[in-house]
Amino acid sequence: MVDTGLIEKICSKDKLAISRTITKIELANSNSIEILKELHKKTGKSYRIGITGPPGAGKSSLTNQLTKLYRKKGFTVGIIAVDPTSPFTGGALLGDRVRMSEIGNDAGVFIRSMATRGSLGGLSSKTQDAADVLDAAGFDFIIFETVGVGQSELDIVKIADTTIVVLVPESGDSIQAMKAGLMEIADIFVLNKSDRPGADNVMTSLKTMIYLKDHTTEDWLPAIIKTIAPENIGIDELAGEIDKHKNFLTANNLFEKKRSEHSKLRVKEIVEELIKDELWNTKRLIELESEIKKVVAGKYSPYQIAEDLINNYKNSLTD
Ligand SMILES: Nc1nc2c(ncn2[C@@H]2O[C@H](COP(=O)(O)OP(=O)(O)OP(=O)(O)O)[C@@H](O)[C@H]2O)c(=O)[nH]1
Ligand SMILES: [Mg+2]
Repeated sequence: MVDTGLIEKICSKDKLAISRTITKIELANSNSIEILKELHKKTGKSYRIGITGPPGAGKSSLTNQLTKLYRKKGFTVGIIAVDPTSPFTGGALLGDRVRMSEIGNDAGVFIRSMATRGSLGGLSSKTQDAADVLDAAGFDFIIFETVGVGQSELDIVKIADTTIVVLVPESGDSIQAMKAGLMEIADIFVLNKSDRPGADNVMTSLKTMIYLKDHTTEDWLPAIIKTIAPENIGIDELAGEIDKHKNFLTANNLFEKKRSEHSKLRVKEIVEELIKDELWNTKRLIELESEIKKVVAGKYSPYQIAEDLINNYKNSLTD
């Protein structure tokens, strides 16, 4: 049974209730699934923005400024920092390098960090659950901040409606190398720290790359926005571009399509997680333990044992 009082509190943006629910999700508390089912009925209104890029590129600074701008326009904002590299202490805001306290104390802003690194299902599953809580709570925008290292940044596209890739003038040398990864996922590029030398060169290489990429006149071509986050330069343009992308998705029926794709991936992930949990019960783990010696000794192939385990699982379903 789900506590209706809790649902009501979440929907009235009670920060403690939201925070506790996200903790339940992180701990995979059995009750969290029931809460999520209940909350899902109230979701679908938030616009989800992903901000990714190399460590220290200014993602938190941009999130901070963008949030202030949205607040000024009367919108509410939920922020999820996924695997932050900056040090965190309980309740601390997006790293002490950035003064987020102004927005953190605002009733219309909720900030939360989540550690998903190394967890099964990676970034998307639990982050999406947390985003659903914020969506049900009625935040107009949800911003995900993820550090772009390796493959993990690419997962952001599975959860965001608009993906922003933040680069800095020093990224110039690595732009060619990033081609396959970040290039593909960016709806908008932000060239932050454009007060530093080299910004124009990076701008030129990015532009060239965007236009050289196969595209038709109907495709969305990522814009490049120059920003200096601490000075609030370029933030209006960035918000304008996010809006433009949002309108582009809606006008071309891509918004629904994107959300369906995301939901499909999500259901698949959940199914895989649930099956994994059921499959690897204590009994089968013990069986694996006892059979594994035969594999090491060369008597059994790993495939053989895998098949045995799966047959055992299938039989258990019809029991
Ligand atoms: N010169 C200059 N410094 C900036 C700019 N934007 C951010 N910084 C500084 O760069 C540092 C890192 O900024 P953050 O916003 O914490 O960067 P981040 O990408 O969130 O960092 P991680 O979360 O640790 O990956 C801070 O000291 C900022 O003050 C900029 O436009 N110009
Ligand atoms: Mg940060």
